[in-house]
Amino acid sequence: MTTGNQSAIEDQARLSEEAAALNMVAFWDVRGDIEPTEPRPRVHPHVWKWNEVAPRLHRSAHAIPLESAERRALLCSNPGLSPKPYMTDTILAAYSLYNPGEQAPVHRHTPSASRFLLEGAGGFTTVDGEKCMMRRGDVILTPNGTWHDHGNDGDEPIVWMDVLDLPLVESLNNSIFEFDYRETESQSNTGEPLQRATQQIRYPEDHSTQLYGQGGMVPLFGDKVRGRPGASPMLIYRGADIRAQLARLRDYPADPHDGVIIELVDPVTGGPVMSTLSYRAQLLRPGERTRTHRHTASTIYCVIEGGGVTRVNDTTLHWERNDAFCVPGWAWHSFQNTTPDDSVLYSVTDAPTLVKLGLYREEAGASADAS
Ligand code: 1HN
Repeated sequence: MTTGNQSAIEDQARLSEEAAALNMVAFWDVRGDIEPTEPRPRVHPHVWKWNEVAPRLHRSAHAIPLESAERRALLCSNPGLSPKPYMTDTILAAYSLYNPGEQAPVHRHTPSASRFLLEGAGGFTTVDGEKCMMRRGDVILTPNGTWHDHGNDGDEPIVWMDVLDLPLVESLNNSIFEFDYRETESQSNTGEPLQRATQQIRYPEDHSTQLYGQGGMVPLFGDKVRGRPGASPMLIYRGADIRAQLARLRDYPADPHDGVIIELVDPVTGGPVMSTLSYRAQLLRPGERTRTHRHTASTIYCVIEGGGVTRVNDTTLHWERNDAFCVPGWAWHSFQNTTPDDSVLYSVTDAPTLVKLGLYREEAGASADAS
């Protein structure tokens, strides 16, 4: 004879099976999985070393014809997300190389993209008909929906870091890439738009920095939207201007967790340059050590100058010039410049997305020590 209890236990198992057959799941079977008491990042804190990346990137410059690849990039794949080629759950970061004379054909996409110029002179991205020549430390934006093609007019290879919100857009199943670019050309007999591999230049050089490059002053004419609404109409932030602003602020006590940190903002709204991502630059003064904190946003970093360590929970990431690293969301982290010179980091965080969704939280640590 079965007791009432026994039959209840048997029925539990049967219910789970029957639920599965109905494409359902019993809440009591998965509760632990869907009710975490805090974020459970899959992303590992990790550093990608330039001295390991650079030789492979230069080999790819010979081995990989641009004609077939369209973009010559080595994508950073977080060990916690492998085999996905994503640095964090929301951000893709890659190192790209273009040889002198090469042209990467025009395309556009719903993920927002950007470049940090790391090596070489003469590289450019044409964004929405504006040719943006790049120098080391420059940040070039290709927001959601802007057509962009790349090239190298110089006589040495150029290397940059690409940063895209592609994993975020992909997780929402909203990734759309378009390759069929057409323009009406002056030589056209019919006036029909013709397919082209690169854009014709429609704006004067430095157009968007001419309009918007002077902080605190915004023209009351000109395009305030390039591509889809929600992104900065200033397409290039000059490394020299970023560095000069960091230098101006260097004697302030600054931020206890991040040192002398600035955000690149949309000059029209004062908000982040992309609706999804915030771009930042931070100066860590010689020997500076910051306090630990954590926030639900995840962040990727590119080392522009100097060297140091970032302590992330129990892991210590050692970084130097041109390295890239990431700090997962909700991980305690602090920085230390271990050199006698300035260190400069560029970073990109998904904080604007989390703020818009009402999810962003942060917490300061108790002491100056990270661990
Ligand atoms: C992309 O569109 C570019 O436009 C670079 O240059 C790297 C990596 C993955 C997916 C799209 C570019 C990319 C990318």
